[in-house]
Amino acid sequence: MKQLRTGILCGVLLALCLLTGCTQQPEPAPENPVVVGFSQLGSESAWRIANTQSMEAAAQKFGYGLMMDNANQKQEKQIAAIRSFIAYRVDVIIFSPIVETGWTHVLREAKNAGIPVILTDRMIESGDEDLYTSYVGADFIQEGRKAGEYLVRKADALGRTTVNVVEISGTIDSTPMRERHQGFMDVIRKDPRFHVVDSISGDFLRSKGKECMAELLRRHGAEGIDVVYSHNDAMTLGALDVLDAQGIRPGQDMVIISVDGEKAAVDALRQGRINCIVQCTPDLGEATMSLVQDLVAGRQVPKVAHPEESMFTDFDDLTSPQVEGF
Ligand code: GZL
Repeated sequence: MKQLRTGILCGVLLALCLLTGCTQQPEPAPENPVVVGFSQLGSESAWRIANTQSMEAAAQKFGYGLMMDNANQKQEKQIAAIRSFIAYRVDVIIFSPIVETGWTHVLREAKNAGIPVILTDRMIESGDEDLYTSYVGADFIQEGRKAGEYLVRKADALGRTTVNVVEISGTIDSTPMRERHQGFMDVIRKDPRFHVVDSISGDFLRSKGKECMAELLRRHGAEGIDVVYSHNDAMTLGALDVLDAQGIRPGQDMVIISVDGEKAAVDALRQGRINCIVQCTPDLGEATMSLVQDLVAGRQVPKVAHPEESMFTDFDDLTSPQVEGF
């Protein structure tokens, strides 16, 4: 069965290469190569692009056949991709669920087919724990807490007694959106100085980050906003474009808190236009493929694996080489 699948896979890859004109011819597959199916949710941000590169590089390093599908932000395309991986009988399915709900049926099909599923980057709703083997990705609650703790420190340093916060949140119903909000609120709700006066989803997109910032300024005026808490750098950079256009100095007239740590945002941090970046590493490839290696070898794997992550703020020595973006 595996020889047939390998033959089909090589044929498909060869056909794809001929159709797409790619120059790299598939190497003759070694005996029974491990094949992983990876459903990536899209290419909405620099984080996502770096994450895809990390997964591809790690698959190559581990010598695994990688069938990757980019769902372009559509859950139904992820579900279709997972069904195709089941049909090809890949060894392991890896996917980054764009939202937390709507996966039970297709994951049950994978379970019934005896194919283990690894979640990378984002989680699915609780209650379906038996439908995936392991999760590799950030602790988003902790990321939100770090953002809140920075804001408390910043308000202390500025001697502010009242702080109005607006939030530009990520994709609704996604784990990073839900938990970056929750962690942030867990910290600031204890402190009467802080008021979250508004929150709009920018879907992790730069273009929507611009729209959100413009709408928040329309609703509250610059004088009604002391802090912008944005769930990713792409939306933050969009918001900065709007603030610049309206003569508002980001990082000075308004405190700007962002998440991810892409290079353009770290550059803005060094320029004093962003005050805090909570790091969210896109480099999940090695940890994910190492889990695949353990799985196919029949070894136990942890249910949850979080990467080490840091934070860069305007309290730090920003000339340090430690402060770098991806
Ligand atoms: C976080 C990841 C988020 C990033 C965004 O792990 O899911 O999605 O923070 C990306 O940049 O769009």
